[in-house]
Amino acid sequence: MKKVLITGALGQIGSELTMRLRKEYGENNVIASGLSKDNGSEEVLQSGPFEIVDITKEHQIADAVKKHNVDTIINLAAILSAVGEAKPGLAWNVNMNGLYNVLEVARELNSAVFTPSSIAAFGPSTPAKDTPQDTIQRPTTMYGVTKVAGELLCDYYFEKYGVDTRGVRFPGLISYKTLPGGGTTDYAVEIYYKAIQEGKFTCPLDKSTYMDMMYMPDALDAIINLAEADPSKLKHRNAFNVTAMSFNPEDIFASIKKFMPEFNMNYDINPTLQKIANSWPDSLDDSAAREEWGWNPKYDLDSMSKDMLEKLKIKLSK
Ligand code: NAD
Ligand code: AKB
Repeated sequence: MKKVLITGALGQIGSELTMRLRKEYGENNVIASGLSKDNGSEEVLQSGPFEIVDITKEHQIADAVKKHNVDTIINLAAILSAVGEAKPGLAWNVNMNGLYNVLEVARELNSAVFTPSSIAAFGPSTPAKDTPQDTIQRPTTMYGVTKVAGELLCDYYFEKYGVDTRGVRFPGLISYKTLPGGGTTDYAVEIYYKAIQEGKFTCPLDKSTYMDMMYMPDALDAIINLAEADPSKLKHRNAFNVTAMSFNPEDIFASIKKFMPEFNMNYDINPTLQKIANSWPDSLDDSAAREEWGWNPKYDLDSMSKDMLEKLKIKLSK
């Protein structure tokens, strides 16, 4: 990666990945892009180039790639699971037609493409525990349908056209800089905000709901390490299971309580979110990522809670 275009760069991952890549690769070598600048992170908008790119408009992607001599597109523009269930047509258009446009531009202009998939690419018939790298994928959400189809489309562009496509199946990501964009795992971010702001949290998922999760610094490492990995060692390319921890609401509540003993939690189950969460794995087997490109996350639940609470307290006191 020498010149990178990030689509959806003002979202939860993009706002942090842009700053991390600008630090490592140079400010002008990382072009952030999004639908508009509105409500975007000031540090992203001020620290380097920004272009308006709607990925459903192929010419906007191509113009940005040509203008900046981009060699790698990191495609983070997407509609996530909860919003995708409310607006399935939008999720299809952005996640499928948008990805197709990104891949076409990459094919025509010789760039590499990194696109995250998700634990949502699995479904109720997938083995829920130690979910294997290669297994049944019959998701029951529009988001999941677009994610599994996106994995296949990226494989297709590698096999047929030689486009250097790569990606991971991210679990729920937890971070303090930018709020998540409307997913099922968002509760595991909101709980930290509520712990600090109100001392109590109403959890929308049942206490027995296990899902894989990861702290943002590990997610950024995953993107960079796979994007820079020796291609001759990669057998899977576009859909590596990666995880750092698996917990349920009671586990994250107990972890926060270690640092904030007065914290309280009750439950008010959201049936739509619960149905989505029930269809996803409890815990992933990420041994392929460990073997093929050295995946090795640093944060567990308690070290993440400690850092989240410290950083979020500073942010919310400003
Ligand atoms: P996000 O919702 O925070 O950000 C997505 C960004 O895409 C937003 O800024 C949105 O405005 C933008 N966008 C929407 N439509 C667009 C379009 N047509 N053109 C350009 N931009 C558009 O999402 P995120 O959490 O940063 O996720 C990035 C990627 O990682 C997605 O592919 C997502 O599926 C995947 N992922 C995220 C998580 C997570 O927990 N955050 C977990 C698994 C996978
Ligand atoms: C969501 O909940 O939709 C995302 C994801 C796991 O893909 N956080």
